[in-house]
Amino acid sequence: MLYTGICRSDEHAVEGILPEMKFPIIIGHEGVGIVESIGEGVTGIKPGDRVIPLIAPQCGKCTVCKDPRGNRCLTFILNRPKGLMSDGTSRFTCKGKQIYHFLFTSTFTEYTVVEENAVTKIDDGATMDSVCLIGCGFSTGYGSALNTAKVHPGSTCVIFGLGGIGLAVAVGCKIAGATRIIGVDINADKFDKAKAFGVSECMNPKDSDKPIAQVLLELTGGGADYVFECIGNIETMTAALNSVTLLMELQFIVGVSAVQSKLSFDPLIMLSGRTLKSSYFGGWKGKDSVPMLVSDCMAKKFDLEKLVTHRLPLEKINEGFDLLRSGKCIRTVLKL
Ligand code: CND
Ligand code: ZN
Ligand code: ZN
Repeated sequence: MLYTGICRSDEHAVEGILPEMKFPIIIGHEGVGIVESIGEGVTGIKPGDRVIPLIAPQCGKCTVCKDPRGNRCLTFILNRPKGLMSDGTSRFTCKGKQIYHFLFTSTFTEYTVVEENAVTKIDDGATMDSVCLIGCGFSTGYGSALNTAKVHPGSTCVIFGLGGIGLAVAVGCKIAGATRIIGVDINADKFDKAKAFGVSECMNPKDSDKPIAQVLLELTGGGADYVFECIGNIETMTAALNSVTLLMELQFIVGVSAVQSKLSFDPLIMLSGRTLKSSYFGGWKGKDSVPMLVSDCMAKKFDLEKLVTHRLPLEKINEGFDLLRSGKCIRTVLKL
């Protein structure tokens, strides 16, 4: 591994709120590296290739892989022991004790082991210390706007949560031609950065006595066209659902909430024709899309560098987590 970003999902893993996780585990899932060696029968990559491990692996053969709509390859998620390779083994040990894998990737380490279908070769010329963000945060947010929501020109978008994922949503909304992008965050320190990403107005729910959904309905004259929840909080998911226009529109859940939490709402609000959708890795199929996203980055269609606020060596990983918890960073990139 060369570099890895720290994503809020890694913090969720540390908190133990993700489903079916087993410890001890090597977390981290937003990385880039160089192939050191390959196993028997591997033909798609070779030693020396620059690669991004995939949280959305692609077997190419299952019904989801063959359908242009989905990106959660069944081979990797069905009938498979959590945290292990497909043969049921782990490739990590520490002092003789088995260590589990995370999200098919495990990037907080100098060396990882991934399956051929959970890694993809990228252009050698990419800037390694920021392209790692294509492994999760950037692609997740950007794809949520472009693939899942299919934001249309002239629309009004609301983004709850102005972290790495939320700002990548803003990049997607802007490219799709949204004219109004409203950012919502309880940390006002995020607002300047958000404006640099095309967010036109920022709001702090703490600044108003009214519920945020009501504030947004008033501000948008009846609701936004698209609302993205990029926090992982049940309350903001419900608020987001109540902030979309009654016409026909959509709300997207990008944030990861704690296992066993339940989202509840009055089904009557769906009678307006509202749609509730979710997005995993921005809807991108890993092997097909990641090399293309890297090329788009090299062609300066978007700037990953702007999302990186801090850089640290692996030994200072806990400082990176402190920066995330205290809301002081957008993305910290670790050098491995
Ligand atoms: P990050 O912590 O960088 O950003 C979250 C932002 O939300 C911060 O700016 C907070 O200040 C803000 N916030 C927190 N609580 C509230 C609140 N109640 N009201 C308003 N704002 C609030 O996190 P991130 O951008 O790395 O990740 C965001 C979520 O996306 C998180 O749940 C993560 O697990 C999830 C995610 C999803 C996917 C996917 O494929 N769907 C992939 N990776 C991460
Ligand atoms: Zn598949
Ligand atoms: Zn992530």
